[in-house]
Amino acid sequence: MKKIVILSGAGISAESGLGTFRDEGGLWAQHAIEDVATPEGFERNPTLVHAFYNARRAQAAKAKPNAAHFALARLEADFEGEVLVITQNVDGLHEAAGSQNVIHMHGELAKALCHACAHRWQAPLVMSPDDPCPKCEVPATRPDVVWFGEIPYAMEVIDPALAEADLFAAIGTSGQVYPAAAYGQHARRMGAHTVELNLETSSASRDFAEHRRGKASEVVPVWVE
Ligand code: BJW
Repeated sequence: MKKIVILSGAGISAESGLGTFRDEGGLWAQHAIEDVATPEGFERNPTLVHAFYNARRAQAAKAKPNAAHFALARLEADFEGEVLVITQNVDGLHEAAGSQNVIHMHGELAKALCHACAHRWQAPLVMSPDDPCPKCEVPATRPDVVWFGEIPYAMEVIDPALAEADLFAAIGTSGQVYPAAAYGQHARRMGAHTVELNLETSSASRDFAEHRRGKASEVVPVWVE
């Protein structure tokens, strides 16, 4: 076995105290998706959108990686081939645990993006729509995250990685958001062994050959051993 590709979702960070989106009482039960996670919502009310992400940035800054993040970092350090973590999460908990080969396909809370000139920089803890871009000075600052209707990052790296994977594992993701929701199916068709690690059955469960049910902090370390 040469290449392991992991897809992580909000469930892996749940036990670090960061809320998931679609579980009971999750972020989408408290906020309307079209208001806070679409380019149109940001255009209508950038102050509201910044407030949503400022609160999550503050929470993520305090969060610590859990046993699942650490197990994946250990896997990367010990495995003789390549381990690639594709995360849908905007927190930095994989890197905080020591993972180095990480793709943030839905962006990062720690970064800001200028929607006038596409410059990226380290986000301050609190951002506002009036913040000028450090490069072009236009007040067009947004969180560097991928909203519905936008194209996720690093597609040109992810697609070949799925095709080359010998083992593909999805951890703590509901399989409801595309294109990530189809990665299990893609990887399986291209010959990978596929494993889903989740608290419960997801919308993509049928695409996986093997299932491990339970909390990420418990099932991921056991699976990695
Ligand atoms: C645990 C646990 C524990 C809990 N241990 N497990 C119709 C068909 C197909 C597609 C579309 C369609 N209509 C529209 C689309 C496209 C759309 C889409 O998918 N919509 C669906 C709703 C249908 N997708 C897009 O617009 C994407 N772009 C796109 O498709 O571009 C076109 C294109 C693609 C590729 C090439 C070329 C063109 C963009 C999607 C952007 C998503 N953005 C968000 C916000 C990011 C910023 C932020 O964080 O605020 O990303 S939405 C949100 O959902 C966030 C997440 O990354 C994403 C996925 O959520 P996730 O991680 O799965 O979390 P949950 O809460 O859903 O699930 C948690 C899971 O954990 C559950 O299963 C629990 O059981 C489990 N769990 N505790 C283990 N302790």
